[in-house]
Amino acid sequence: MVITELVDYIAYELFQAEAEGKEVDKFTELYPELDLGLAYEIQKRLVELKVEKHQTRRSGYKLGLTSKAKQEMMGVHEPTYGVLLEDMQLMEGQEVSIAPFIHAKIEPEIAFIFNKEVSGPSINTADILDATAYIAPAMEVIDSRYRNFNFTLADVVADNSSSSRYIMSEKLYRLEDIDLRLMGMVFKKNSQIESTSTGAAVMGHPARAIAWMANELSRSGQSIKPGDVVLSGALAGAVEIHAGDHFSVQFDGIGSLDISFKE
Ligand code: 0L1
Ligand code: MG
Repeated sequence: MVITELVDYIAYELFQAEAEGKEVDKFTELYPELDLGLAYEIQKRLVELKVEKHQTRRSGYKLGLTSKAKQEMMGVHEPTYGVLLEDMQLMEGQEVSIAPFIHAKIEPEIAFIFNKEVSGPSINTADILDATAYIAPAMEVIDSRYRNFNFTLADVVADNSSSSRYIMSEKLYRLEDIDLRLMGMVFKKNSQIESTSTGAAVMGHPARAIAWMANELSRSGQSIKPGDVVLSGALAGAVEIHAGDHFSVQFDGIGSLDISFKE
């Protein structure tokens, strides 16, 4: 198969897997030529398909695999990014049906909302903080289209870094005087503590993870735009979602956020 056909084929298979709620096997076994460069091309094609078929548009980006624990688990040394779309956003107070998901999990995150363009390739943590209008407590629902969440780095990048849905607090907070590295977090499932962490779990500083992404985006002529939401990466491990579950995340200084799931 020529490369452009392979990009279109894998993007379409991943689009259909999500639309039909069915798992697929990872593609790197059948197509060893699927490297990281090609994977981001497939991700771009997949996002184009979603924009066209769902009549939606880009709302921002997400970082994936930002914690050392997850990177070690996969034997990789770098994070990934994916694209957020408007129809992925869940609203506070909404009870969310798990019916469309394959085997979804949820993880606590910090959302950044930008009011300036951020264009690599030499962006650092300070540039990200300078361009950030607000931060907010957030949670990401991830849902791999691969059987048993079994994939390589290239597979997961092609699958838009397992993105599915996201929710962020409607109350937004200014960054002034908040040290994100030391900001404490408590993540609960059904009122029981599931994990605790601080912002430093995300590559030392969540804004450092976003700086990495801004520099990577510039390789394909992309940038963070004013108004974009960026999920900076999970502060703790993802937890399986079942009907009837309630999750909450509480942060020191920026409040909390809740979400419930039903059949
Ligand atoms: O947002 C994330 O960290 C998920 C990235 C992909 C890895 C996974 O699906 O666990
Ligand atoms: Mg995430």
